[in-house]
Amino acid sequence: MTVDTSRPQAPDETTGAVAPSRRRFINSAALAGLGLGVVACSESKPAAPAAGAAASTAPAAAHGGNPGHLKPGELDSYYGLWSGGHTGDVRVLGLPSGREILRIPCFNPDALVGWGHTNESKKIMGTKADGTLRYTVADTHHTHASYKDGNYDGRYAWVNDKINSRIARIRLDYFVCDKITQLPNVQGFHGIFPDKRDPVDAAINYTTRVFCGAEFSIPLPNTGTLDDKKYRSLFSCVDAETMEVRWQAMIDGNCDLVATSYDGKLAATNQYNTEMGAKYEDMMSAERDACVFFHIARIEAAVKAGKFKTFGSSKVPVVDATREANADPKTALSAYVSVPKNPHGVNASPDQKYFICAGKLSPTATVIELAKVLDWFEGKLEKTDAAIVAEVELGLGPLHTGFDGRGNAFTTLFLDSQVVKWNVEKAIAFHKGDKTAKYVVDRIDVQYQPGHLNASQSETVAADGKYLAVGCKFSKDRFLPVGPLHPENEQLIDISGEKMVLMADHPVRGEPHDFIIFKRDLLKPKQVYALDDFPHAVKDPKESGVTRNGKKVLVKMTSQAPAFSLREFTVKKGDEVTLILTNLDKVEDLTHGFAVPGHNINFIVNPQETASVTFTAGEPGVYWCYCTHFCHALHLEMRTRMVVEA
Ligand code: K7E
Ligand code: CUA
Ligand code: CA
Repeated sequence: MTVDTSRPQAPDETTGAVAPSRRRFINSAALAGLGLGVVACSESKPAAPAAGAAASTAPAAAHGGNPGHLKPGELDSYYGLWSGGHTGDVRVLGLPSGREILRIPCFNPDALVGWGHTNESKKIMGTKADGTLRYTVADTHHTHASYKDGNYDGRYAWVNDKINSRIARIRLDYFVCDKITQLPNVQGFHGIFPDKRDPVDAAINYTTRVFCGAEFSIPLPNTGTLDDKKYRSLFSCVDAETMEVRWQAMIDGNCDLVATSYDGKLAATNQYNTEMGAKYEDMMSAERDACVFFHIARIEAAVKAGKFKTFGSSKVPVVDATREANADPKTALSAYVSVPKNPHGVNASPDQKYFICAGKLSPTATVIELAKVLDWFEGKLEKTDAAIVAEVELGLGPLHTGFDGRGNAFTTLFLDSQVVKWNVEKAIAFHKGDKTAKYVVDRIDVQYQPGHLNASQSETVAADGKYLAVGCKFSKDRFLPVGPLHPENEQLIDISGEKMVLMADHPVRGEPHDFIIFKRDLLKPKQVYALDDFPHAVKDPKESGVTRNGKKVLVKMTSQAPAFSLREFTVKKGDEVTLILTNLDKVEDLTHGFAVPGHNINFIVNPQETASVTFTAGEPGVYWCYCTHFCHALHLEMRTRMVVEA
């Protein structure tokens, strides 16, 4: 039940000593469950440590040189894409300032832009037969962007909804969600990662697939009985362009986080429930779980050859990637590499060589060499576990790993409330037997209980080792008290030097989980739409007007500050009104809104954008529809009257 305490403890370069005794205490006592670990950890902390950088001495934040503090008018040098958690959106932060610049609604309605209210957004989100939204809750965890030649190419980002097993795509030219796909036969869709190039066609040096892990196993088919049927997880491949599910792979155990190799050949997911237990005690009964690797080219060849089945009403081909069916390396679709008890994150190092699995219930990181995994698939390596080139102790509760591009990895220690900086090649040397190899470079306290972290450009070939953001799950005393619900604390750390330096705290609404940070010049967002992007655009104010077809009424209108093209329009009580509004203003930043009192309507149209809403005209009367987005000195005067006749 406990972590492997027999493992030799590495001398810690920061203290020169073997890890302190508190670690041993938590080691033996707390790991019956992570929850207990949190309690033990928080109780052992003093209430208000002022500066977190216990292990770091250079107080960059104390003098004027804090690069996180931008002058007014200064732009950030990095974009951060943050998953929004329960709000079902993606948040765009500027870094190093930590300023939130935009929220991109995906899975949940959003009152600012009218997401979930306009017909266009409802179509993307999905509706029931009566036209209402299928879902209005979500739980986003992971956001990742498309690649070209190993770096972000600025086309797309993706985010998952764990509750309803949906994946949303964001166009990074307009920063809007344009497609959502629900994965069939999947519950607890958790990890996602785009591929980085094609496994077969060398000309395709960019993302064409997104891999999705199902954390919860379910009976397949899921018939609604608690019989002794084995629960199963599916690893899904979604087409990056069409957003259709290309195939799924049925595995032993479950999926958690996902990583992909730079050559496109391998994708992998960590598994904490190789036991296939239904209760947490069962899920932590084995000493080792696994990281399962998928041979993408072989899986797609199997699908082409018709070697698949389907489940329920889904037509998506499902290949058999279970252990038993894949014992022969030469034909195997999957390879199971063992990893200590209940691992969590798996991250690809920017040197393209390794996947690093964070131990969670084990105080270790496991380094798996990808070339060796490929060797196993070629029959050149006897055991999958021979691909493990290091398994070293880092501290308590390792969850996720980032990189600086200079050979160092940074891993969050949830229970220790620390980030540990460690050198991957030295860890490999230590594992090989060189006990003088000091792989731990630095440790820094964070506030508190960190989950994800990510460094600038971390999981790309262009990892630049400047900033590290750490998503702390508990903020406790770091912000003004606001009642029982605390914000999360996203901390920014300067990792440009040998020692990590804490730069800033940023409160964020719960609960972001994961994020990526990339150089701002990788994106060239457009700030004005093209009229032709919208098939229903009202291109000329002269096209404005009301047309009736029985009880269905179409209202076409344009906006040009400070007026709507119709000063009034008339409908009848009970009409099904569809209102199309095109913003003909071309000026950057000139957005208009449109609200209809008493009818639950409010949405915006950005420059040259068209949006439409459909609603039922209510009680007879005059309704002042007005512009909700400040656009002009006469913004308050920008109105139109809807007259509802009896
Ligand atoms: Cu570690 Cu959902 Cu990525 Cu949260 S998961 S932390
Ligand atoms: Cu248009 Cu305010
Ligand atoms: Ca387990």
